[in-house]
Amino acid sequence: MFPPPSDTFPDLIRSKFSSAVDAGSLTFTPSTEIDVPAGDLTFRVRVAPNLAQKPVPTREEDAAPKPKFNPFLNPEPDLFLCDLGDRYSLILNKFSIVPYHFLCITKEFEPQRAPLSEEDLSATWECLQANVESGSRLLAFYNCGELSGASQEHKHIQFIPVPPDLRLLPDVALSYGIPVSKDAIGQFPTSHPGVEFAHFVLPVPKNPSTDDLVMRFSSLLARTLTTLREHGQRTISFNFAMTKDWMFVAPRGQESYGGVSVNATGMVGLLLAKSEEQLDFIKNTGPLGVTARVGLPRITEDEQQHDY
Ligand code: B4P
Repeated sequence: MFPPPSDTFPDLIRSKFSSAVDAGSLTFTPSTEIDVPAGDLTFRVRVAPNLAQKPVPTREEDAAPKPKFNPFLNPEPDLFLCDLGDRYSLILNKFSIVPYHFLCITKEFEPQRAPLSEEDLSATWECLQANVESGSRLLAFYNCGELSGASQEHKHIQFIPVPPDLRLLPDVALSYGIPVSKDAIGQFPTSHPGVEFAHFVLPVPKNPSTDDLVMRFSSLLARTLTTLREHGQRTISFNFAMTKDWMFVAPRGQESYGGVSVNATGMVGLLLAKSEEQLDFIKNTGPLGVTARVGLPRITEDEQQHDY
């Protein structure tokens, strides 16, 4: 395991956040929140119309021949927080809509389309220990592949504080219990029975070893790859999310639906609307209608998990 971000990390992130905003290096976009119920789930939708002003990165296939700028190769000093071991740096998100949103980036270029490695998982776990904002818990997320909602191709795992009372989809899925007929408790994923899109959740034990993290991620990834293959997906795209309590993975079939772009936060219950029209679309379609269209339908093997 890596050394956890030090005790001074919460102070560091707060002071860096304020100074980066003051210096104009960090764009903080105010947003409003609205809760939209969906069965026994509640999706918290952030409405941030001013995000439309954010510069949109060009993709490889765009006509302009100039190489795409990689903001993570030499991160801006105003956004830099600290190093994590030899391999990672922690930096502030330049375009945040929640304060103290930070990223764990690899120092050298590694592709975002690659799954998380043993070291990535270990670094993620250490970052999750940081008490960034008292009274909140950290959510880690990783958007992997071109249909996952990722906009940057350099490997980065993101962290946002979320209110502790907000029950995200994996919290509710786990409240249905783990399949008791399966003896490999801890490695056999469960999912929310009322959610149409394929997703896999495993609890994380207290003080997990790196092997505990790797085994769980491997189990979730194996099911994700099976689902992608069963649906004939040609590219591997999935969302990963994690707290100190659970890991979640959902395979992706589409980047957006009805103009609403969805990343890992959306798949666990935190959707983002960049206009009032998008908010109306989410309300009218229902959050589970939107996520079902950007995810993939569950396959039989997945359904069998609830045979208990
Ligand atoms: P990606 O994995 O590539 O994509 P993303 O989180 O969906 O962000 P995207 O850039 O597509 O933003 P969007 O308008 O949808 O992550 C890239 C990350 O790097 C982003 O966090 C990006 O802001 C950041 N970044 C880009 N250039 C940078 C630079 N020069 N230095 C440092 N960081 C840089 O969404 C806008 C923002 O809201 C994103 O940060 C997104 O993660 C966040 N967000 C989306 N849904 C949210 C929700 N429900 N609650 C809270 N935040 C949410």
